[in-house]
Amino acid sequence: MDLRDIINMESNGEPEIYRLLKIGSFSVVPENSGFTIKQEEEPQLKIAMEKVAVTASAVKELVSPVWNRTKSMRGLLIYPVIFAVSFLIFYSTMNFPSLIAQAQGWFAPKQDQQILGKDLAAYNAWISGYFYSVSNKDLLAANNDYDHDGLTNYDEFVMRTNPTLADSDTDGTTDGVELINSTNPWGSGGMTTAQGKLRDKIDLNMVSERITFGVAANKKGTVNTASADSDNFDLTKPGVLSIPKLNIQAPLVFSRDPSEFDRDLERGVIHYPGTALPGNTGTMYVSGHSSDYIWKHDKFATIFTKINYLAAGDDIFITVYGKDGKVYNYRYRVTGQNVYSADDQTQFIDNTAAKLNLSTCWPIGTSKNRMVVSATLSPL
Ligand SMILES: [Ca+2]
Ligand SMILES: [Ca+2]
Repeated sequence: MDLRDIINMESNGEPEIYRLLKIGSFSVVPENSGFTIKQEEEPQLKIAMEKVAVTASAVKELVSPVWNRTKSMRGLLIYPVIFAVSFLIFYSTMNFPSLIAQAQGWFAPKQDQQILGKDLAAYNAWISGYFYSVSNKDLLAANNDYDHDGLTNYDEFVMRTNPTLADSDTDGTTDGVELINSTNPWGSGGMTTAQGKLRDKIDLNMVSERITFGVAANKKGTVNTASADSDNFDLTKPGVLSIPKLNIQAPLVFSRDPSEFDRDLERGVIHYPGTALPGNTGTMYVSGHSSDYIWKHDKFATIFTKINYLAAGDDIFITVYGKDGKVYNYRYRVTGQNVYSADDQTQFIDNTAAKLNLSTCWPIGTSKNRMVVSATLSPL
């Protein structure tokens, strides 16, 4: 076998010489040998390498935006976090009173819970809208009449009137008087049907009491020339009011605040805080129920129903217990009677003498006006 035979031999369809002369990519055949060596594996590898390169770059192209996006997403994530934290800080600082009101709702006094019941949360949210930053929670109490219009904060909540403004619609008539007179507290004219239904939930007798108290309170400083005796009165103990002609004998409770009127009126008749004390110069103002809600069953719900039967010359006796252990007795004689509206100041105006005005809502079963029986101090 000579070289020519070897060259012409075929292996797998290829000349054998190709196989013999190839070791990897290295060729032993001199470039000028005249043999043409078929290059096979190198191009394949090159192609394969190119493919890998292409694939890698494709993968890189494919992956890198996702990766970059992930990186930038992580960067973006900080903004909602910053927002949430800022919002919390803002909410807790700027809306602090509301938070306090809500918290107070959880620890609300029993009285508020009793008054408000299921309205507690709604009431706290509502009142905190008016009292933006108040540290004295008594102002927010359901039975407080902050603006002295005769309506408690809760009454105002029911009617949605302004608890910080006595006259919500600034028409010259206070909210309490508007309710008693059935006029619209939020505008002109009469009360709407819806307002009327809301008003039915409110104790108008008490509204009337508080209005009268507000008027009495305006007279403060012009009444009360204190006697030596009245310094010894123990006003924490109820005294006694007796009207022999009407067969009335009732505890005389020295009310300390309009918010306590309701409770005090269940115990007897009430002396208005700030008005003259028994025996003193000025007008002493004593109020009792002429009627009350039928479900209340107060012992004293109708105590003053018949005071209009008193006539000039009839006796009224007052007993007060002293801190010094003494009992102080006073006698007043009826001079006459008159009907006033709850906010009429003239029922308190006489400070020239030691006077007693007995008052009750009038006509019976309404709170529109006051029947006032006047008496003056007389020797025993
Ligand atoms: Ca009020
Ligand atoms: Ca008004």
